[in-house]
Amino acid sequence: MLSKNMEAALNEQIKVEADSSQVYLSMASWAEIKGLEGIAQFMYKHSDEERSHMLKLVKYVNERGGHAKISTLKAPKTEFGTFQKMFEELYEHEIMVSNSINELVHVSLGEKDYATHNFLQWYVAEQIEEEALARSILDKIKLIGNDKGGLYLFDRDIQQINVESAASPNNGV
Ligand code: OFO
Repeated sequence: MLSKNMEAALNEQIKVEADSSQVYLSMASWAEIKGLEGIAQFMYKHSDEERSHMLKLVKYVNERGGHAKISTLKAPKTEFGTFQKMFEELYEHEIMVSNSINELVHVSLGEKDYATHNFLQWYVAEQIEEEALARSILDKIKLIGNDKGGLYLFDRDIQQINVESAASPNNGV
């Protein structure tokens, strides 16, 4: 059975994951109207993954005798300026999510809730991958700068990242 404190903290994370899904959906839509299909598909997929992170938490909270509460969502921004700025935001967003997962791990230890501590290890590992992927994408974008040809090739390459991550469950975004 979850303590009230643990349940409240997990419910906060449900909101963080749902908001993340919205942020990436908005990035997908923006990339799509700018004609960058590869980046758009990458962001749509990322948005779906955040929703699955949210659902995993909902099921866990309910399974452990708590009540997963579904709340309102923040409206994400709809304009991102440049692709570099958009990927910088993605990277910073993932760092914020990692901090929030770390905080949850901290609460689970304080509550001596080792089942939740164990459950959260999946998120800890996922955040390492997500931060690393976001950083490597950002490094590539910085190299490309304002070069249109480079961006075209990058848009094609990022589709490859989608294909590879779809093929390997441990390589997800
Ligand atoms: Fe990208 O973060 Fe979920 O956990």
